[in-house]
Amino acid sequence: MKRIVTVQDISCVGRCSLTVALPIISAMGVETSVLPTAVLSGHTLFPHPAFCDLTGEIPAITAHWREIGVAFDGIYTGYLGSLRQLALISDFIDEFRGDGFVFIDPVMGDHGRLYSRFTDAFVSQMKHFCGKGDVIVPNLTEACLLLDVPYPGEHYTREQIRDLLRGLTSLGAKKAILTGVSFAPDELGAVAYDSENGQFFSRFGHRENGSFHGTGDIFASVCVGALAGGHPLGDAVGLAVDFTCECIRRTADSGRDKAFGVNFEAALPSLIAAASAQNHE
Ligand code: PXL
Repeated sequence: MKRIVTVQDISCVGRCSLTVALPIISAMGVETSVLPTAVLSGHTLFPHPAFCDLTGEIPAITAHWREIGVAFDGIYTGYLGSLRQLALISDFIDEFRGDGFVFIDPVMGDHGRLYSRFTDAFVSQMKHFCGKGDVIVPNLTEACLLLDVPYPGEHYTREQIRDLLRGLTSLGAKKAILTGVSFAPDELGAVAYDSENGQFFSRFGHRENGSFHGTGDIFASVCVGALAGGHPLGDAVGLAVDFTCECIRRTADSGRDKAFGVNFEAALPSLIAAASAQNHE
């Protein structure tokens, strides 16, 4: 069984980051270790969450891992809480990447705006950090921040998306996946680019009205589970778009409070079936 480590926060309420990565990647048959970056009472779209920064704990955790000789087949980073944390996790990647893959979700913002707590200095350091990745998975907002180009809103062409993806791989990672892409009002999906062979992949599903929090983390977690399980990039993106859209549809149908994230739990059996139907291991 493959073992990955995911580096992101615990948001105690409001499904996102570790509370979705851990169940999803585990359900896909991949041992999932965690390096928590912070504990928040809830994600930062709730007003005034309590925030406990765990940056100071990271050196002791990694020292212990060094002592016991733990190794990972993949490293998946998500929400990182501070500039110092970016530097520490960058060193962590250098030390622990081995022959494994490095998957970076440069979590910083959405809908054209930075999340609270993030600064321009964090954005510029994240550009360098992305160079450590084999795969990076920004949404459109994060891609524009990383490339210093204006956020295009809802209207853009296929060629603009391809240019963004080429630009993203020029930051250093050979593969990039852009999430939250839509070329028609009733569709939503992702486009991926592999700069090693010049191939693009895209997958779209049905778009529900409104915005659904935590779906970037759901998407990224499925990609990580699929890549660790030996699926090629295009299959990983297909599984991730289909699953994310199913979670969104279930949540929209239920009419429940979207602040608490999407209903991924009920969709897990279909993910397990889809992932094992195409299992490459
Ligand atoms: O879903 C990304 C995310 C992760 N962690 C925290 C967040 C957010 C987005 O707002 O606030 C704490």
